[in-house]
Amino acid sequence: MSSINYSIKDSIAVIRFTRADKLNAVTREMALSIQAAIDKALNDASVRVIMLTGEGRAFSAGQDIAELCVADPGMGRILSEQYNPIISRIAGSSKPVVAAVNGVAAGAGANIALCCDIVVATKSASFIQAFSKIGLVPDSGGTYFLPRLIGWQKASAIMMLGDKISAEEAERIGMIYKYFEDDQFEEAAFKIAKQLAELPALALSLTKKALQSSACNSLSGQLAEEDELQQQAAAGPEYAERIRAFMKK
Ligand code: T3D
Repeated sequence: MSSINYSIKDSIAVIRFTRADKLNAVTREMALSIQAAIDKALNDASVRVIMLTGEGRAFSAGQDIAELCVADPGMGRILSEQYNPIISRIAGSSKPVVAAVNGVAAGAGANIALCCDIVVATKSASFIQAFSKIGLVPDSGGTYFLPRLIGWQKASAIMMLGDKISAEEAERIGMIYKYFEDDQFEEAAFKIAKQLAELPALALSLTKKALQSSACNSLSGQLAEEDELQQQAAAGPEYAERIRAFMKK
C-alpha cells in the first residue's frame, strides 16, 4: 500500500495517510491504496470500526496537484477511478467510519473527511474547499454532504469563497462532531472509535442506513423505513443480549 499505513488496534482499523512532507496530498497510487485499505477493513470480521487520519500537520491537502502536471489522466478518469470509489466505500460501509482530522483538510481531503460518520478534529485543524481557487467544482461528495451538514447558504459561501474554516468554527456550525485540544486529540479520537467498536454493530450499521435514507425520504417513507430497520435490529443477537443484560442489572 502506497503512502498509507494500515494497522488494527482494539477492533479498529486505522488507515493513516503518510505523505506528511506533501501534506498527504493524494496521488493516484495513494487513492487506490486507500480504496484497498477500506476493502481490507470491510472484509475483516475482526474489524468493527474504521478510522482515517493523517501523519504530520495535515489530514490531506486533496489531489496531488504536481502529479496532475506530470500525467493528467483527464477529469473523466480522476474522479471515477480515484475519489468516487473512496467516497462510495465510506458512505456504503456497514462499519462506522471515523475521520480523525489531525490538521489541514483541503479539497478532496476535506470531503473525504466530511463523508465519514463521525468527524473529529484537532483544535489547530482547518477545512478548506480549495476547488474554486484552482478553477474547479467541489467534488468527492462535497456538494452532497456539506449542504446537508451545515445548510445551503453556508455551504454555498464556503465552497465559492474557499474560506479556511477553523476546527472551532467547523464544530460550531455542525460541519464536524467535535474538536479537541491538540495534546488530547489522538487519545480522544481513539476513545470515540473504541466506544463505537463496543456498541452493537448491526444497530450502528442500520442507523447509518436510516440517516442516509432520510436525505431523500418523506416523513411517511422514513417512518416505514425506521419500522423495517428496527425489526432487523431487533432480530439480531446483540439486541437480545443487551436486553438480557439490562434486565439482569
Ligand atoms: O483533476 C482534478 O484536479 C480533480 C480532483 C480534484 C480534487 C482536489 O482535491 S482539488 C484541490 C487540490 N488541493 C488544493 O488545491 C490545496 C493545495 N494546497 C494548499 O492550498 C496549501 O498547501 C494548504 C492551504 C493546504 C496548506 O498551506 P501551507 O502554507 O500550510 O503549506 P504549503 O507550504 O502550501 O505546503 C507544504 C508542502 O505540501 C509543499 O511542498 P514543498 O514545497 O514543501 O515540497 C506543497 O507544495 C505541498 N502540497 C500542499 N498541497 C499540495 C501539495 N503538493 C501537491 N498537491 C497538493 N494539493
